[in-house]
Amino acid sequence: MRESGAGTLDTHEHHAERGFWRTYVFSTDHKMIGKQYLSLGLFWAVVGGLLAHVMRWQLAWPDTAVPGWGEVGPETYNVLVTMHGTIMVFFVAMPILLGAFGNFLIPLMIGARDMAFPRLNMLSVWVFALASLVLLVSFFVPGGAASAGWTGYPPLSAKVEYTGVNWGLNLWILAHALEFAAFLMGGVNYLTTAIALRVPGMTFFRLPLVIWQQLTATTLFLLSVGPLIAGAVMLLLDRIIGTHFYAAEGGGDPLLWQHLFWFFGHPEVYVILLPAVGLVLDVLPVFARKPIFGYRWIIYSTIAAGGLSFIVWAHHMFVSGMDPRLAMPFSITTILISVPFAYIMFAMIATLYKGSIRFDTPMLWALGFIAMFIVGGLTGIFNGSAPADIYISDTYFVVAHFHYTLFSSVVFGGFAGFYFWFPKMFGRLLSEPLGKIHFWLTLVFFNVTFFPLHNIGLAGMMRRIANPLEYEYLVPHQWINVVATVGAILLLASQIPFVVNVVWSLLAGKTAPKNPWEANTLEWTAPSPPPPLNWGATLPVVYRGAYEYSLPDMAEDWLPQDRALAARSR
Ligand SMILES: [Cu+2]
Repeated sequence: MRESGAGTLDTHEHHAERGFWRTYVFSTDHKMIGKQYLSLGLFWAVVGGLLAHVMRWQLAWPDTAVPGWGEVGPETYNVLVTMHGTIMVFFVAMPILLGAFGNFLIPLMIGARDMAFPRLNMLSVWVFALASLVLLVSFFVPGGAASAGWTGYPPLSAKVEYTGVNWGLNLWILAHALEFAAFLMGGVNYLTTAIALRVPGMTFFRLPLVIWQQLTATTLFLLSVGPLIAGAVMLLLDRIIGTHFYAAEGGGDPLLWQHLFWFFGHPEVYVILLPAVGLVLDVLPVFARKPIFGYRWIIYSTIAAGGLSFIVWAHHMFVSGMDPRLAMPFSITTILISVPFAYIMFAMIATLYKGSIRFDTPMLWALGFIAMFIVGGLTGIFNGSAPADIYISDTYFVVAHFHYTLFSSVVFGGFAGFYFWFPKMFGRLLSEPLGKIHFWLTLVFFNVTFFPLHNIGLAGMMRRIANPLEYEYLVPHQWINVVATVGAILLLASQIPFVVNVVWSLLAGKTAPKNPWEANTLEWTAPSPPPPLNWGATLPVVYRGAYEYSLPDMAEDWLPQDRALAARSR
């Protein structure tokens, strides 16, 4: 006999007696924990986004004070770069794509009543909240927030003489340690739940692809974060008790940090990217009205990309002064890793081929992801090949590449998932016209903001400079900075329809039916929103995979699982 996640089945007594605190704050329900991760992630998205806008204003009009902020000197600019990068990767992308979608979807899509370890799950989100608090406090300590770059390279990050006794930097390291602990707890839960709590009939090769992507991402995180934690402890020791792990004058090696950071850093990119790819992979077949193309090979490609991600890290270090003979093998593995991703992109496009496509809002975001991610993927090939990278390294070309991959994942992939699963999460429908306006404005102004950064990068603008006008050769290109900044301001304004849509829907939106999109995966057999323990005493039975259906089936018989929602009371 298998034990369900939450163990007990007296579901009715359970939620009737839960008060405010047990329901919204100290909840062990995976759906509420997902929503808590979502709320914290959205809070940080606002903070990280505003920091980016201060930077962009400074870059476009360096001689005027930034409205609402004031003068930005080089020191402040370094704080902005560091905190924007850190916040967006670790406090926005991870909590939303892994924390929110992973928690909400894994039990519902595999037919479990909750996570395997619900209390550990609650601890995970609370440790993340503590990490958030530490990071927030770090803005207000003497010396200000961390300013050593989001990659925290020594010697700048290691030497107290350069930064003063910078408590902001110490707290920055502490906040990350806590954030890693939170996601380690979450990761153990995700893997255990998916291995042990799948409902009868839900074999591994029947799992929806978003689950495969979540599990691969989690595995990458679990395997790569250890060396970084060790590296961060050594960094703290250098800062606090004066060891010399990284300081060259004491016999240390500043490059050691770069190796440890990027051994984690490249898999970390996939920790963000893969869940987004998963969201898109599950949205596409529903709105193309046909099964996903090449299901198993998508899984094999994902695992291959995950494995390769551990042997590409030094492509971030071609100009670092490492042994130049290392450049060739790392160029080769980097170009190689584009093969599995190219397969996944082709499978996405092949899924659309001859489909009866419905252009609902989630589908628009999914298509937007494909188009924008391909731009980021292609520029990645330039960066990954050493001869080209030596020319463009540390320029805005890299910044443009990075934002085409990660902005497309977090924003386009994230919104595809958000608009798709919102009715299941909150039991309300969103407005389609507002969703479409939100998509088109975001698509246009995303490109106005980030595409020109390729050009100014090729013109020689390096990242982390606070005032481009101090460089004579950049003055004729300054108009590009102005275009990008105007784009960024309009990109921010483009999010207004989204806020209006969510608030309007939560207050007065139409009640969502069980399966508003006529989708075929298990979560759509549960009520919208699902009650605690999801299906209660009866669990659905699965007799075929999420994508094993043919077109006529889809017209008449949307939810084969529904019929088989037999009384399998346990
Ligand atoms: Cu990389």
